[in-house]
Amino acid sequence: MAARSTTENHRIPNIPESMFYIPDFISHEEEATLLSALPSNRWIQLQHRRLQTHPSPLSKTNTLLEAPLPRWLVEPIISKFKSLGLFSDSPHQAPNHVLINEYKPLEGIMPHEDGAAYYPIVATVSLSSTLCLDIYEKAQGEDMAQASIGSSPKWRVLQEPRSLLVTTGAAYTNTLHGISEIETDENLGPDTVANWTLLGDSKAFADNGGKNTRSTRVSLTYRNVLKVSKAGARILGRPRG
Ligand SMILES: O=C(O)CCC(=O)C(=O)O
Repeated sequence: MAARSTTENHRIPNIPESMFYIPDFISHEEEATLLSALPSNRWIQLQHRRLQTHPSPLSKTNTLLEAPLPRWLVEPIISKFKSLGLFSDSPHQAPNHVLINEYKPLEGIMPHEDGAAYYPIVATVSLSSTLCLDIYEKAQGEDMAQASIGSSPKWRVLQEPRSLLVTTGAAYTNTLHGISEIETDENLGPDTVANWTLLGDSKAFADNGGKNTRSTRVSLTYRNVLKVSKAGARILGRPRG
């Protein structure tokens, strides 16, 4: 990863390498612009969250039909990634796929891994609300579901609005991540939150008795899909803004 010194200052300690947390990665204005750009007709309602996929969902063989991301997902975020050197060593030197998840309080996502369809780096921008991402250790050869069912997360990463979380290396391949379906994240402090010292405003949570009351959160997860089919360029050639 280029611009190493910038990201090194944001490396999350005491967690498998490598996760980086950057608070205030985007401004309040950029956050508002992104939220207002979300197309209302692209949501797919799942059991415990809503989802949009840009430019399109992957095929059954994990292939992406080549198409540009919409402009509002490129600027300013991908330019900021470039200045940090993020995705520079991925096959397409930039993310080509974005999943947008929306979680209301009491919604979440089961522990899972992102898998081999993607180059092993994911960059998540959080909007609107704070919540904890739970990280589980994946034992060698262990079945994914067994690793997490009934077990407590080994680490918690608190994601504030406008922050960036980057997961790569062993953290990408050897851990699972999930979001519990709760209304309030509790017991937040320096010993229980892996990125406590990197937070933009840890005092706000300390002053609130170690609690975070969730409101609706939107996350943008940028990835690089490895298999890309050129056939898509003819069908989906124009950027959708
Ligand atoms: O919303 C998040 O921060 C996590 C999203 C996620 O795990 C995924 O898209 O696979």
